[in-house]
Amino acid sequence: MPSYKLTYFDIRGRAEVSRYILAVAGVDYVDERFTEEEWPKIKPTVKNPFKQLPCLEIDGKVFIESLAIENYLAATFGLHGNNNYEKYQIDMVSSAVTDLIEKYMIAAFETDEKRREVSRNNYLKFLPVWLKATEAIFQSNKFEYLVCDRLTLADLQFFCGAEYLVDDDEHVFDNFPSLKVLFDRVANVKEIAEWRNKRPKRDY
Ligand SMILES: N[C@@H](CCC(=O)N[C@@H](CS)C(=O)NCC(=O)O)C(=O)O
Repeated sequence: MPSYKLTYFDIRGRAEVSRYILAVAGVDYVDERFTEEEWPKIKPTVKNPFKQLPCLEIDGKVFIESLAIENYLAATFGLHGNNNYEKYQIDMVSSAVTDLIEKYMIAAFETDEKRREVSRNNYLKFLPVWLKATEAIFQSNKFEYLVCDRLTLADLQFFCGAEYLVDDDEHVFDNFPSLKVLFDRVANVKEIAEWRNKRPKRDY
């Protein structure tokens, strides 16, 4: 088994989907985490040429860009779909989750009260559209999981994003019960449940 080291900040953020994939695949890896205070010193030394995180090393080979890393890991550990169409759907779900969570984070980290309100409204306007669209994808596929008959990267993307939504509003799925079923189904995957239990508890 190659050696894996995933380097990121001490949060879920852009590394958590990769951590979920590694958990589901049963891969032992170094979960290297830096604090914000340590970052200015570390930044010039990181192996990512863009000087950002996350950064994954596999036997010393450097992988960067969170979505590309997730795709690489999903392909390596059989979490892509069964065909090109399912792979397209996984990519589509990943992009849509990224869009939503970016809006959520912009609002969450805005320090100016007025701008925060504008950003928060922008997020709240998109949220029901996103929920409806995601539910429609799930229902039209008629599988137990989002895009096919087994857990894929799409479910992990959905779940990882949805964790923020549920933290923010425990009633977020009240009008979207099938998404609640999907959320709970992913939460109950043994390796996911184990990782959530043992991982450092972080807000983001
Ligand atoms: N497109 C990149 C964005 C990476 C990124 O923005 N990383 C942030 C943390 S989430 C970072 O390294 N910030 C510190 C810095 O840029 O100095 C990815 O998805 O990996």
